[in-house]
Amino acid sequence: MGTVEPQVVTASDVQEHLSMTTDAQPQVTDGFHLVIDALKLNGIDTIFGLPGIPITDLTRKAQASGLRVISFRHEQNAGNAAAIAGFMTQKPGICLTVSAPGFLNGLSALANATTNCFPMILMSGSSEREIVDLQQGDYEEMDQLAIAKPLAKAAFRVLHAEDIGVGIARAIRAAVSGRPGGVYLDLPAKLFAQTMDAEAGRKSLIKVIDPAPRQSPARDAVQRAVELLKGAKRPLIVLGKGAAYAQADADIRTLVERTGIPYLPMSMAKGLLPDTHEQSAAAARSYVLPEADVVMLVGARLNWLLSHGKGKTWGGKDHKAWGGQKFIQIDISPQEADSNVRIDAPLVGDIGSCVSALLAAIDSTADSAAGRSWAKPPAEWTGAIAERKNKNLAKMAETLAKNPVPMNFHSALAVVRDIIKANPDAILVNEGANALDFTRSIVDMHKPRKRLDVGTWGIMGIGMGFAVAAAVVSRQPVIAIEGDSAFGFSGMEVETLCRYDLPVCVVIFNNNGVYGGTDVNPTGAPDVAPTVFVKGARYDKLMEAFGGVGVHVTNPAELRKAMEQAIRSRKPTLINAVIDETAGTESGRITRLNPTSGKKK
Ligand code: ADP
Ligand code: TPW
Repeated sequence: MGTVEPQVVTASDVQEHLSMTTDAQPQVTDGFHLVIDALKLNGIDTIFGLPGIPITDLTRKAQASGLRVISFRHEQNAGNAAAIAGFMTQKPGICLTVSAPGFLNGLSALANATTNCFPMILMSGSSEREIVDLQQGDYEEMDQLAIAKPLAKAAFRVLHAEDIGVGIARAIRAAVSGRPGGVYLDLPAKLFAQTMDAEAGRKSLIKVIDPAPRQSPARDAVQRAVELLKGAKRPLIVLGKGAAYAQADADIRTLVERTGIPYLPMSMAKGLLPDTHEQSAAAARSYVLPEADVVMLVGARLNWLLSHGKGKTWGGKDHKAWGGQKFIQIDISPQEADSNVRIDAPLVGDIGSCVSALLAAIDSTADSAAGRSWAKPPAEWTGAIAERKNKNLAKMAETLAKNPVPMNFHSALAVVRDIIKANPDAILVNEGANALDFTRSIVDMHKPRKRLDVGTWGIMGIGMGFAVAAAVVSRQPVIAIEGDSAFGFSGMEVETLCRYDLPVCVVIFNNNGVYGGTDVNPTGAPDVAPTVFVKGARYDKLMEAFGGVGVHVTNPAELRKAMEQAIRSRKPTLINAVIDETAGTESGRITRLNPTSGKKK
C-alpha cells in the first residue's frame, strides 16, 4: 500500500467526500474550502469576479458548493457590481480577482465603494510574499496590500489557513459596521492549497454576530436637534443615499410627514418617499436651499453635490460665504460634522435609531403641549415652495410634451418616466452627463433604492456592473439609461447580460460623443475632436452579437414600444436611441466646474 493522501473535506461537500474517505484517513480541509465555508457561514450567496491564476479553482469550487458566481469581462465591472449589491442588501458585496492587473482593475471600484460608503470586499489572489518582499519578479508581482490601503476602509492579508475565518470576519465587520466602505482582503496563492484538520478548520470559522450594531444617538443630542427644528420658520430635510442605505424607510416617511417639513432627495435617495409626494421640494431646489433657515441632513454629506453647504447656492454672497442656515446632521460617522460648515446639532448614530429617537422626542413635545400636535412649518414657507414647484413642473410638462425631430433628451425621457411609473419596482441605473442630469430631474422614482447612479464621484463606468448586480440581487427588471460615452466604459458586459439572461434593458442616448458630437478639430487635420465618436454608431448590433435583442429607435413612439417589449419579455435588450447631437451642454449641469467655464474658448 502506498502513502495515504489526506482527503480534503468541508461541511459543504461532506457527501462527495464520504464516499472517498475511510475511517483510517484523517479528514482535512484546505484554503479554498475555508474561504467558501466562511463566506457561506456569513450569509454570502453571490461572488462577482473574473477567474485566473490563482483563483480559478476558487470560482469553480464556490460554484460547486452552491454559491452563485457571476463572471465578468473586466474586474472593474465585477467590483462595481459587488459594491452596489452591498448598497442594496447591507451585506458586503464580494468581488474576486486575480493578482496585480486584475487587482488593479478592481481597485477603482473598491475606491469608489469607499467614497460612496458602499460595503464591499475586494478579495484578490496575490503572488508569493517572499518573492514580492524581495522584489524578485514573481508572476504578476505586486505589493497589493500596501496599494489598497489608502483606498479602502480597511485592508487585511491572510497567510495561514487557520486565519481565514478571522480574516473574512474582520473584512465583513469592517465593510458594514459604522460608515460602510470598501475592504481589501489579500489572499496569497499558497494559502489556497494549505490544508488543516477539517474539524479544526470548521471551528476556526467565525459567524459574525451583529455585524452592523445599531448606534443610538445621545438623548441630549436628540433634544438639541428637536429644539432647532421647533424654532425653525423655514425648515428643510435633505435625504441622502445614507438614508436609502439604512432601510429605515417607514420611519423616515413618518418623520417627514409628521413634521410636515419639505424635503429634498439627493440622487440615490429619490423614491425613499415617492418623488410625487407633495412635500418634495425637488422641483424648487434653487429656491429652498438659499431660503431655508434650518436644514436637517439625513445621511447626506455637505460635499460638492450640496455646494459644501455655503456660497451662492445657499444664499451666501460669494462662493465661500455662509448663507446663514443652521444645520442638523444625522450621520453614523462622528467626523462628518463640521466638514464644510458648522453643524449646530450633530446627531451621531445609525439613521434608523436616530430617526426613531427624533420621532419619539417630537411626539413627546407634541404631548406636552397639552394635546397639541407638532406645529407644522408656516404656510408661508410651504406655500411659497408649492408655488415655485408647480410653476417649474408646469414648465417641464410643456417641454416634455414637445416632439422635436431629431429626438432630444426631454422627449426620450418623457417615455422613460412613463415606463418607470408603470413599473415602479424596476431599477433604474443611470450614467452620462446630460443623460444623467436630465434623467435625474425628469424621471420620478416611486420606491426606495430603485435609482443607482454615478454617486459621489460622478464616475463613468458603473453602468453594466450595477445593472448586472441589480438584476441578480433583486430579480426585478432593470433599465439602464446610458450616455453613449458612459456606456463605453463597461459596454462589453452586454455579453454578461446575455450569458446570465438578465432582464436588463439598456437604453443608449446616442448623440455621437462625450456630451455631444458637434466639436470640430480646429486644425483641420483628419483626427476628429477629442469628444467626438463614430457618427451613427449602431450599439444595438453589439447586443445582437451575443443573442440579446437590439433595437434602433429615432423617436419617442419607437422608444416606448421597444422599452415596453423589453420589460414584457425580460430579455436582455439594448436600445440605440438616436438623440440630437446638439442637445445638452458640456458636462451636463456641472459645466461651471470646468476650469475654463465662463471664459471664451
Ligand atoms: P449623498 O451623495 O446622497 O448626498 P453621501 O454619500 O454624501 O450621500 O452621504 C451618505 C452619508 O450617510 C455618509 O456620510 C455616511 O456616513 C452616512 N451613512 C451611511 N449609512 C448610514 C447609516 N446606516 N446610518 C447613518 N448614517 C449613514
Ligand atoms: C471614469 C468624465 C463625465 S461625463 C462623461 C465623461 C467622459 C461622458 C459624457 O458623455 P455621455 O453623456 O455619456 O455620452 P451625454 O448624455 O452628456 O452625451 N472618466 C471617468 N469618469 C468621468 N466622470 C469622466 C471620465 C466624464
